[in-house]
Amino acid sequence: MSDLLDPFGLFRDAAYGAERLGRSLIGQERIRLAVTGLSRAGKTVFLTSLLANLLAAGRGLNTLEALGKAAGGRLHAVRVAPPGNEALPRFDVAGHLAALAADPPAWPPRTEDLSTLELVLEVRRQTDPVGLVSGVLGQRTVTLELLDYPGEWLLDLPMLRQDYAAWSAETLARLRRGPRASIAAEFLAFIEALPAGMPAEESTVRRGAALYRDVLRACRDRLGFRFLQPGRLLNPGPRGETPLLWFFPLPGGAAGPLGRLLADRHAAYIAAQRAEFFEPYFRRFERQAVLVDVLGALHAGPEAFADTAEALAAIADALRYGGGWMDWLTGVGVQRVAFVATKADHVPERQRHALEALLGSLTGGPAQRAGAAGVSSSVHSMAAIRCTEDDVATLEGRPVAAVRGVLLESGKPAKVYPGDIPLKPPGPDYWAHGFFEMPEFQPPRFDAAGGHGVPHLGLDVVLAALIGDAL
Ligand SMILES: Nc1nc2c(ncn2[C@@H]2O[C@H](COP(=O)(O)OP(=O)(O)O)[C@@H](O)[C@H]2O)c(=O)[nH]1
Ligand SMILES: [Mg+2]
Repeated sequence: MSDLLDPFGLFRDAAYGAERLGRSLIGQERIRLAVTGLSRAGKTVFLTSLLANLLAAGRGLNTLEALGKAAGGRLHAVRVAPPGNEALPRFDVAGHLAALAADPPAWPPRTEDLSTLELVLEVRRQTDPVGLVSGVLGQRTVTLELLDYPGEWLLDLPMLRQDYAAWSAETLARLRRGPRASIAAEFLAFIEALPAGMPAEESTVRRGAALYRDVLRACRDRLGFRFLQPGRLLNPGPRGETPLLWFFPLPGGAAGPLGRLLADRHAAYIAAQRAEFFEPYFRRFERQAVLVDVLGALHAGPEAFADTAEALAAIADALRYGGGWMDWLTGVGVQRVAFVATKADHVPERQRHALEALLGSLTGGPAQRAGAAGVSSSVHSMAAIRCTEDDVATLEGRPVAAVRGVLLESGKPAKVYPGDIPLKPPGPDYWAHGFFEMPEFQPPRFDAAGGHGVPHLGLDVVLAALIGDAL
């Protein structure tokens, strides 16, 4: 139902409420949590820590304090569901925990593709005033379905609302700006030299597509840029390389035979992303954790930071519009989003608040965040696996807050003074003396058998915001 017919989302909410109540009465609820973020944002580490800590919480350990509180102490057992008939790879919990338990401890290996896993949570029923429900069914089983998907694909969300001409114009304007322009010079010269009414020759299309892909790759690898569309061109996923990906922006949009061919492919790509990704995965997961390596972006410098900021604003905007995919009959659609600045153990406590404020200003203020679509969102800073302790270092004779951890490269302990985190996107002053250290730390020792959970900073608060209401 459109917002026009149901301006307050009443029907939608009523239907969703009825469906949830139905499921909750039979004691078989299902919640779906998708974890996304651009590559290296910390998705695998987040899910590994979430699993280790939830399993430990199920054994009665207080490893996720805020979530335990949100659940009212009713969570009493957690187990990994056996494989069903999923068409997606399973998230490799055992493998990732084994990496952390190795000597010396290592980070889980890089992953690119989609993966899923289901956890079964046993929750004691809340005593209801009438005592009826709890009398009949003392226990609820909540299945928590988890999905890890590349955030690069989220960058296609804004494309769903654009036609080929609008996408071309916006993409070309971005390519002509700043340091992208020199990287894109060959591609830009190629498309500008194409005569109007250019026939749709396959060789031209392949050449343009190859040049365009090179531009995106170089922007990512040499400049640390993130706002690169289409997302699947750099991260093709399980289907690999298909002709669907062979399109690129043209100044004239869909004019002429070549323009029409590219516009067709652009439309087919969007239709495919909608059918193969947004509908089955994205839209079906009503809770989304969007992980952002804000510290990494600050470390990468002003242009890369500005680009990350632009990508994030587009994603936040599209997620707010998430209600556009909300089906009023089934209650399916994104409802809760948590934006999370990861790796917060790289900075001492006071800076972690600054980090959260900075992410807040990148994703829009609180008023904007309570989007018209009714998507509720929150902002956090978090370390899924805490590798450091807060400490004090000396800088030019003065004490400054720092962190202490073991460096991954040397295996030696070190004190790191990370520099100041700005509360909002910084101006030229900041970058002028913007020194910002960001070494890779060694994860803490973890005993794979013991199941004491994994040390973290604020993972419990993130989880309470995302799934606390459902426990
Ligand atoms: N210190 C610290 N480093 C982290 C944390 N989370 C991720 N990292 C680092 O970021 C890297 C990439 O994380 P990963 O989860 O593989 O990213 P993904 O590509 O989004 O799945 C890891 O190998 C770690 O070096 C954290 O909580 N603390
Ligand atoms: Mg990963």
